[in-house]
Amino acid sequence: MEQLATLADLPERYLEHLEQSNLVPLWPSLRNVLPPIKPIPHTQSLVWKYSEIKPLLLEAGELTPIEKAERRVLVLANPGHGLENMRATSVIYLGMQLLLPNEWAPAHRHTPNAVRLIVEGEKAYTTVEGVKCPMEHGDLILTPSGLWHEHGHDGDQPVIWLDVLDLPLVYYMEASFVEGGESQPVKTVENKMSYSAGLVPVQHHIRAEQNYPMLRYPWKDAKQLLIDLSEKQSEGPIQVAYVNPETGEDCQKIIGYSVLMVRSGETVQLQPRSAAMVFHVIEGEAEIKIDGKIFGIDQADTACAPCFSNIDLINKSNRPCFIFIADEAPIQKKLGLYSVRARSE
Ligand code: GTQ
Repeated sequence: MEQLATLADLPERYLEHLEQSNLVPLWPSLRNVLPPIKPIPHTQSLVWKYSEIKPLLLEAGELTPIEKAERRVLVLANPGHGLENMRATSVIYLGMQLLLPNEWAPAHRHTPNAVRLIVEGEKAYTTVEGVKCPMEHGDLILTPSGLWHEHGHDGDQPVIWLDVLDLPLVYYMEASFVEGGESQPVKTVENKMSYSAGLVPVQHHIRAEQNYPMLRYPWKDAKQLLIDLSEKQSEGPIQVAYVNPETGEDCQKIIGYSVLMVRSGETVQLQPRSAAMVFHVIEGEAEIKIDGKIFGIDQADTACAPCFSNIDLINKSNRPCFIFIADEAPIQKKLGLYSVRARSE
């Protein structure tokens, strides 16, 4: 491709006139906004070690009372986007949230979608539109756009979870805002619907849009399914997606969620794809190799990888490793931007 002229090739006087008229020449920036062959991501590959996060989060628990924080969260920020912008990728926000015994994070609702993946601790709960969802290690709890949610804690040890939100995208779209409120009355109906019979209510199935029939995905069920699949399927990656059981579609509209099981001794190679990805270890340990860079990931560690990277997940340990994955595929598919390529090594 032709090397294009730069700003330095234009006279000062001309550039000043452009600026006064709120005009910008395209050609000095054309190759930045339309780079050849593939995007130039701001997202850097990196790992956040839980062993570094946890003591700092517990210290936040001493430094800042919950009433002064509303949500006591340390954000996992990617330096490639500027730490102050609080992004893991251009679409994905990650935060580690701490709730101490008897604390309460009051009800609010906002336009970004959120999920919680429980990292440690017992007897906390998130109430979503009145439905009380217990938080146990590895559970996924949805708080979709516009639904009231609050967090409470009846246990006697700290509870920590990973928040995943589509905040960077929604904020960029100037669509991000919150409403606060009182505590929600808890509905007597708990989120107990099983769906394991393979049956869904017909009415919901027909007009399912906007409906979030399942708010809590218990880890014990997901893990059992992965183990059952791994016994049936001797080769190839074992991965399950969190879906809306009434439609079979992704459980949220912007970010996709799944869990990958990497067997003892196994290496899973992922195809480069247009969507950036986040990895969080629910159980076990592994290595993640992103475009040749190797990081060790232990339980509760979190990694992120930019678009179109070559990713290997390598389990050298003697037990399976279960890795929670968040990716940008649902929004990219809706916009017609999603693609998968052959490995480039
Ligand atoms: O728990 O509702 O990490 O509103 C960021 C924004 C958590 C929450 C975050 C939020 C929440």
